[in-house]
Amino acid sequence: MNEAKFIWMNGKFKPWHEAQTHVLSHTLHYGNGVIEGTKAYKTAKGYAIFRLEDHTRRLLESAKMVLVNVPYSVDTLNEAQKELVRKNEFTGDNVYIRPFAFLGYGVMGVYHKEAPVETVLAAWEWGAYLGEEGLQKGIRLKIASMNRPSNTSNMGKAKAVANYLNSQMAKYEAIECGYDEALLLDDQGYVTEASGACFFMIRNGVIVTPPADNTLESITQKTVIEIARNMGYTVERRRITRDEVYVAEEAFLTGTAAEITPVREVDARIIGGGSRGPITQILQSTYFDIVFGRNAKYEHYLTYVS
Ligand code: PPE
Repeated sequence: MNEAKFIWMNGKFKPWHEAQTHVLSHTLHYGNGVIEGTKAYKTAKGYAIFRLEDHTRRLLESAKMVLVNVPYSVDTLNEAQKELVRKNEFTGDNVYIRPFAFLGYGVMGVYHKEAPVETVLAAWEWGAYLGEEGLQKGIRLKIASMNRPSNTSNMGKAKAVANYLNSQMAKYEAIECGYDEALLLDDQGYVTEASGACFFMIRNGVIVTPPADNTLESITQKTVIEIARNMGYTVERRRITRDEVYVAEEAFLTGTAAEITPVREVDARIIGGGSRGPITQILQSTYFDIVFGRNAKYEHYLTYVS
């Protein structure tokens, strides 16, 4: 991985290699922790963090859902993230920020109330999530053999690390089978999300994306819906079945890391022309203009670090 200089841990900046935890940390054994994924882009006015407030709020909401008591306010964490980007003196086009909270050392056994909560903000330069070529030409998606867990036994709206076991199994399977990413269905067969991104498709000129019934309330998905509607496209949030995906005119994934990544194939069905579709391309370039500070209309989503 691309190392950086400093990591913020429990209120203090530590050199990258000194931000450590004990092997008997609770989360390593029982998997309860929460993460965020936030991104800063190098604009003409220096780095700007995209939708910082929304990401930090979601971190604290995820933590509340899974009973992890983070002792910092949104404002404190926002300021610390700005300082983190400044202090690391990054030079790249964009910087990925990973705020997280986990249960540290001192208690064993499932009951976690007394386990200490460790709060961390890390940042590093991370290249295109699904490859540069994926952004240009599109990726190949496989529908996973496992479902996304239902609301009766899981909290999909929490960006909980435990939810990524399901994601990991699906992603590994997809790559073993020669695909780039996995798409997960729910227990009724409706599309939920990819292992680390949201799904959109275009059918009959309409942009369609599923509701967050049992999935993360994605910030990029909301952004893309807003952009598309402002551009005059019809956007529907409704359930999608597998067969519809196979005959979509275009498809793409969205996420903080995935940005807008076109999908060119799903389970051996070529989507549209087998490359980045025209609507996908327009949305993608608009999204990049926004995050890089080249679109005044969406300036309110940017937090400049200096
Ligand atoms: N669903 C899942 C399961 C998910 O992990 C992400 C983001 C999204 C949807 C999109 O959410 P948002 O970023 O708010 O639009 N995945 C993060 C982590 C990816 C990783 O591999 O790590 C991310 O994009 O930062």
